[in-house]
Amino acid sequence: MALERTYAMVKPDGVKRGLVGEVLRRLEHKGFKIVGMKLMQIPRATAEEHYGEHRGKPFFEGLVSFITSGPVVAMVVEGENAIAEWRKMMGATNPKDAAPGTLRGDFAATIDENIVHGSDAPETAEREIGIFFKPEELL
Ligand code: YYY
Ligand code: MG
Repeated sequence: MALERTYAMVKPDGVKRGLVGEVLRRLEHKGFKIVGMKLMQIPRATAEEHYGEHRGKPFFEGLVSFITSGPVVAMVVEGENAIAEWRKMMGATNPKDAAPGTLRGDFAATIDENIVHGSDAPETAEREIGIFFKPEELL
């Protein structure tokens, strides 16, 4: 077991649909600690950096437009195996494959609007946390 930090985000569709409380409820009930949190509208350049690994893919433009289309809730979440555990709680990227009981399985219908984001590896978590938070913003 390892105490980890991960970058978690409620995407614009989740905020618009009033699912911020539901996401926070699940994270808190699981025992994770919120060590950073802010409501923000992501600038285009930041979105392109965050999703840099997907640059050039057919869905990249749509993804950047979507993630900058409205406010998101950006969070840093801390806990045992937080990176993999949060990915489990989110469910598969395509909600059609996401199991019931996961956020995407319970609340999302299509891959382009799948409610939440979570880092996929320790290096990714460190990179993404650094994009969205200054060290002094983590409490
Ligand atoms: O990490 P995760 O969000 O589960 O999936 P990624 O493969 O990193 O893709 C990021 C994001 O891009 C995904 O949440 C939805 C969107 N996307 C898409 O719209 N269409 C695809 N075929 C693949 C991904
Ligand atoms: Mg990803």
